[in-house]
Amino acid sequence: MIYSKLISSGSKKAAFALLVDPDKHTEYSIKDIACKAEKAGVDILFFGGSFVKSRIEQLLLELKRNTTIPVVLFPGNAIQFTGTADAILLLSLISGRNPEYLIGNHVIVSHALKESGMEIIPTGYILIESGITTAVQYMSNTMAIPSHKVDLVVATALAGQQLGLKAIYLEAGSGAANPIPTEVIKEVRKNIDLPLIVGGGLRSPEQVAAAVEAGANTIVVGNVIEQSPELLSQLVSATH
Ligand code: 1GP
Repeated sequence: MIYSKLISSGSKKAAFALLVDPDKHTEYSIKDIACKAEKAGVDILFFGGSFVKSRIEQLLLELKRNTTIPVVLFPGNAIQFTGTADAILLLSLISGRNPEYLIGNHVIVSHALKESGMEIIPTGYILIESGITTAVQYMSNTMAIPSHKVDLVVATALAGQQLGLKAIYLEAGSGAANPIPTEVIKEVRKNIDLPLIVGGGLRSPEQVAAAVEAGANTIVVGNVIEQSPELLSQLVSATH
């Protein structure tokens, strides 16, 4: 089960997920990133984004052909669904109050998802304000929770657990100016038992190590690797 990979085992402190944004890749470059991810010891590949214009199917097949790392769909909406990934983060945007991202897209995709037989990881997706308006805020038409309102973040995560969701994702948004504050991660960790995924705006081994120390089980990094692929091994090591 890929779900179990969200909580790292053995000597690894946390799992490292590399976010692969299909719009940033060609069929050639996606092979290269697969190879780099293998070499660096990446645990999981997240595939998707809040806005994607590429032909996902072809790129996903190419990615899977070139790696044994599990590929998990991280879809911004129902249009991005494809049955060929290993699992899906079935995101419920519980920080927002837009029904399309709480249940609407899920209804649209439900039969295709069932037929695919893919592993489903129901995930409470919590957007936290991070210094700039991110694509996910704009596309989902929801407000992020202010980062200093720690009690609201904790209550939202707790409600997600009580609703039966299986993981919580604290998201600052891709390319966020500031990552999730460590105090927020610590407080959520204290209050929930679910795997805690943390991402958005993480750029340095120090930031990654601090998020792990605060209680993140899975670290997600995307943007900085597109700009500086040589950082990948250091970020993976800081996570592990
Ligand atoms: C975005 O959390 C991920 O959904 C990763 O964010 O691209 O800023 O690393 P970055």
